[in-house]
Amino acid sequence: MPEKTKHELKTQFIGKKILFLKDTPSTNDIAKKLASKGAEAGTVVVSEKQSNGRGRLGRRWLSPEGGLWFSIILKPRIKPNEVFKLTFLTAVVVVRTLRKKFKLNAQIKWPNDILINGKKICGVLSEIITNPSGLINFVIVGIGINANIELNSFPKHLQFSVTSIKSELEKEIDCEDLLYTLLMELEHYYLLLLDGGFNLILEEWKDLNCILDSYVEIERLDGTINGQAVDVAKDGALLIKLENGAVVRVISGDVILKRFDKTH
Ligand code: BT5
Repeated sequence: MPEKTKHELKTQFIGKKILFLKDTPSTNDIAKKLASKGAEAGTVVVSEKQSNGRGRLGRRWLSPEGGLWFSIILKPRIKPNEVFKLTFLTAVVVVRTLRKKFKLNAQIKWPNDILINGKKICGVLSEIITNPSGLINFVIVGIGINANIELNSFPKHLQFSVTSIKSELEKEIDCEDLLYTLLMELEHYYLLLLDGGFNLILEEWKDLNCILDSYVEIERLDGTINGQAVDVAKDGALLIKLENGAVVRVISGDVILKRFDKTH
């Protein structure tokens, strides 16, 4: 993506500074370094590809050329246990944008996946930098969208569980235009969050998700849980109703959808 752009970015602070890179290990890592050197909140790092893109729990995020891989430095006054709110609002923004711009049937899968017809098209990785007293200095929100990627460039084991905008639309899209639309929407929702609007964002998140009411299996570090996803609490926990009727709270894990009970 070029330094000078034909698109206009109408934001107050997100994307006022954008660092466009050709190739980097991980935009989240560059953003962290910039933040610790005093970069302003709202600074964005974009790379055409990443050699060491990261997912949660040290997993790899494949980032070949053609994708939209970027990170935003934010400095919200929230507690570390509220960072999920940024992941949720980002997921809402990505889904709304994919629906509105491309008419794609995008949905959110708790906690941080965006899917199209069950296939992952985007992942969000929010990471924090805290100060010595444990308070948040910065949050780095990393967003990876499979934009103009051919599915056969993914390894075989992923080819049936991932998708890209190009493969869904059967044409290439303008990544820069998508980036700018996302930055504008992200700023709008971020300001709403700072203004105490998380409940509204959570309601929208629930409307856009594909988990609630469905039967799921959750893989956690300490074992597997099966049950019906009945709600998401205000602290981001997924509430699972077990067969015996008990409801358990899940705060991290990977969800496998077993049976859809929700028609969208
Ligand atoms: C995520 O992790 O979904 C978060 C991904 C965040 C990536 C962005 S790109 C910009 C910024 N810089 C970074 O280094 N990261 C962020 P998780 O839920 O842990 O999902 C990881 C799993 O998704 C992997 O184990 C694979 O199974 C799968 N996967 C890997 N690459 C993928 C891709 N490009 N598209 C779809 N699925 C992928």
